[in-house]
Amino acid sequence: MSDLYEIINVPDPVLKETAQAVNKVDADIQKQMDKMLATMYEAPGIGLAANQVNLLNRVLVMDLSRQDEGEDRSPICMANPEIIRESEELSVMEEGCLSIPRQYADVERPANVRVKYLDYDGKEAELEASGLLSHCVQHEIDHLNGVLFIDYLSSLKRNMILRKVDKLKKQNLI
Ligand code: GNR
Ligand code: NI
Repeated sequence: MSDLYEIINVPDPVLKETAQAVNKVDADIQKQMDKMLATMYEAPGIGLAANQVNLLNRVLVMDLSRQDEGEDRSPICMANPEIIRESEELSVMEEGCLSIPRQYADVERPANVRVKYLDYDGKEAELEASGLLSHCVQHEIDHLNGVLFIDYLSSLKRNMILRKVDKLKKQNLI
């Protein structure tokens, strides 16, 4: 059925690029969203941004439902997402990234954000996010701006992670 995208890993320069706004959510963008969701479910991950599949438009998908616990899928698709409010309160959570396989680190971000975006049907929508969803949507919007979670770490920790990924690649473990 729907074939999948290949997920790009560090240090590919596409992960450092800024994605461009979409004009509207047309059938092609919907197809891209469907295929990104399929790619994310297969990975598996809880979010995926266009840069990670070598596309440079401002599209992201997420699904935080627990399918391993029998929950139904609850996909969220966004085009042109914008953070319109963020809390002063901060939250620290361990993050990972499909483009930085098997590496995890604590990241501090605004605890709560409000995001405005175009949904799958091209309608303006807003999402109020806290907890893991808040970290995830901020992580995905960062991708669209060429920012990775390791960019928030010290250069020592960042380089350690990049070397570990390089080593895994050389051992064909990625
Ligand atoms: O699967 C993912 N898990 C995750 C955990 C904490 C914070 C963010 C994320 S997103 C990540 C998938 C991914 O790389 N999205 O870009
Ligand atoms: Ni990521």
